[in-house]
Amino acid sequence: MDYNCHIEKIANDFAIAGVFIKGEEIHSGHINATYIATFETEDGLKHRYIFQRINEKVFRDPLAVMRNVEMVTHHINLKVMRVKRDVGGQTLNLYPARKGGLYVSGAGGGIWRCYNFIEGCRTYEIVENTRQAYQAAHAFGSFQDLVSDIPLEGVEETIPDFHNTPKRYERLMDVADRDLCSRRASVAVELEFIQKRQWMVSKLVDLQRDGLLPTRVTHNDTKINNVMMDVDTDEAVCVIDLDTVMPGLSLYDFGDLVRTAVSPAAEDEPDLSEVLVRMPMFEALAEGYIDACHCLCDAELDNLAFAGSLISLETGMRFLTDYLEGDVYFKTQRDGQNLDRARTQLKLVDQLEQKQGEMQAFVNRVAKARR
Ligand code: ADP
Ligand code: GN1
Ligand code: MG
Repeated sequence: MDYNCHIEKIANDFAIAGVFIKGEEIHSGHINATYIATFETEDGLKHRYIFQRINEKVFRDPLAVMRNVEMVTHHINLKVMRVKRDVGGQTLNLYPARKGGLYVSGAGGGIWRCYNFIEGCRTYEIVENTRQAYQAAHAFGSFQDLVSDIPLEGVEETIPDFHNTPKRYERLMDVADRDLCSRRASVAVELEFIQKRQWMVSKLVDLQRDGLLPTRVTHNDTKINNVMMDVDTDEAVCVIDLDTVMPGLSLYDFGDLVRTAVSPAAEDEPDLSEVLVRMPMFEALAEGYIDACHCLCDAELDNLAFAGSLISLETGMRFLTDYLEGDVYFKTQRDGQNLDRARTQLKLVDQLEQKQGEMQAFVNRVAKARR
């Protein structure tokens, strides 16, 4: 949905100094409607802000999302400034609404919020060098460390069973059986590839159920474009997209970094020969995450390489489910995009499987050296 005509009105409902100059949409995320708005203050200076409408089809309880985001941003700000005494970096902050509270209800319904714009930074869809990979993983590892003392009961489950891979599998098979959009015949190869890997889907949740993997407060959406990097130095400055922060497994967070950083191909690349695993990128991710996240236990370290394959499989299943359902969850810009996305993910699973031994051997060496 295009909210361009509403953005001035929404922006003016927040307690922001100055006069609204312009608003423009950002297209990089798959879920929310995100806009940059520029305001000019009396001294002639221009200031930018992010306005976001929470996608309530995805987040059935947008106010629970706001409570989580408010709590997590508050926690991080307090720790970054008072505990780490680091005032150099930037953190995400919510701006208050003029009527009070930290959100505004839009004219056509919908919950809007306003964040500070992280200036001097950009996000990447594809990682260009190992410094970016190391920095991104370090930022998410550091995030994990920063939120590690939030009690699990302190965050709400904003999407139930978000990384419950067995449930994602069951749902895909169910949607394929019902085949409401008559698309199943075109994805027989993909379904067979997934069915052959059914053994993988419950591996981590079983370890979690048996108490061998700790449930932590995790980010749950650590794709590479959810961290802002300094445009000049490629330093990771701020982790964003906190809507899915909830109890989870750190392995899914590390895995999603692998999924989105090791390949030089776009997530929706139609030419599957472009989907590859760049080992130096994996190595930089493992070093960055282990260097920053000090709470990882042995069972977590032992599964870091597997986690990349698992979440690529899970994400492939999710894109395929959405394709079979008629593209109702992820934003798309063209026909067949979710199918292309699903195919890149499954190709990545295949590529990661071939390198898993090498990847885990590297993790083991790094973990041993850091002990
Ligand atoms: P989605 O849930 O749709 O992925 P995100 O919160 O990730 O939404 O935001 C989408 C994009 O908007 C990000 O990839 C980033 O480029 C940009 N963005 C989001 N928040 C900020 C911010 N505070 N400062 C600058 N850019 C931002
Ligand atoms: C979505 O919101 P965004 O674009 O950062 C999705 C992730 C998927 C990702 C695939 C809430 O992330 O779970 O891994 O797309 N977010 C949600 O690119 O479903
Ligand atoms: Mg995002």
